[in-house]
Amino acid sequence: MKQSADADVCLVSMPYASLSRPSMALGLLKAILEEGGMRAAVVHANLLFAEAIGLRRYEVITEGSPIVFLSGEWTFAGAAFADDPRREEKDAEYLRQVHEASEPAQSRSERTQRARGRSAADALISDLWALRAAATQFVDDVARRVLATGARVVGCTSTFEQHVASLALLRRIHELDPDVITMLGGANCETVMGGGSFRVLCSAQRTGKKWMAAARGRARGVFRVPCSMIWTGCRHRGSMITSKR
Ligand code: B12
Repeated sequence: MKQSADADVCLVSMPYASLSRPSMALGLLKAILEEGGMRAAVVHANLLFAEAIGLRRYEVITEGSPIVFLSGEWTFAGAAFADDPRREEKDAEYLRQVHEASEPAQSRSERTQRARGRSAADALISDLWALRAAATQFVDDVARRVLATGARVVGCTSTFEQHVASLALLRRIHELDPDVITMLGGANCETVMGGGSFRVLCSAQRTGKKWMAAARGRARGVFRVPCSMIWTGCRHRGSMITSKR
């Protein structure tokens, strides 16, 4: 699908958002922007990723692996934190733990049961690697697609396992066009996670002179205020925006 280059703001829902529940947040934010006279594009990148890697693999994350594994976050960690010198070591440890936790705790009877358990754990690891391999190229593709909308402000919504994919996208957008203002909002920006995400994004944006926000709270407060400040020419080096619920 071709994007027309006439948006002021582009809003993105990254993997692994539910494929069957469109983002309420982005629908609301788009309407609020349009009410304020700004043009907004929405990119449902979760659907694009499912299309690229296949429904089965997408559902390995959203349905097939225990939420405590946070496997979806791991699959985008290479794209988001490629510069981590301990990446390999951390990956090996993470996969060791996932493998161990995916094997049946006690094979009840025979070897066949155990062999089946092992192959399920192996299959999960192999799917995780395939998703990890697809993630970096995908982030680059989405970043270019988002920039093709012409938007000067890009905001990701992040709830559940959308966080690392969103950080990866915002970092890539910043690398491709440092003048674009990046924002991150949603339930994952509540309390300490908001502060942590803000610091991660700030450390990735070294050139200054742009707005970058981890936003939480009521939509009008968290979104209209920064957008209208941007529109009136006010630039900041980085701000964490909050508004009372
Ligand atoms: C409805 C709901 C569900 C539904 C539907 C979920 C779905 N996939 O859509 C059901 C019942 C299925 C569900 C299940 C679960 N849920 Co639930 N759920 C909610 C609930 C009550 C409302 C979510 C919602 O749609 N809100 C409305 C939208 C508009 O709000 P919003 O996304 O926060 O966006 C606003 C702001 O954050 C901001 N914003 C958002 N994005 C952006 C982006 C930018 C750039 C900016 C500037 C601002 C901004 O503006 C928006 C408008 O104010 C919240 C609690 C809550 N009150 O928020 C929990 C909540 C989202 N759920 C939660 C959890 C933990 C779960 C489960 C994991 C529970 C479980 N153990 O099974 C499952 C996971 C299901 C899944 N993987 O999809 C947590 C998520 C924590 C997190 N950090 O992600 C929440 C926050 C509850 C909590 N406080 O613990 N849930």
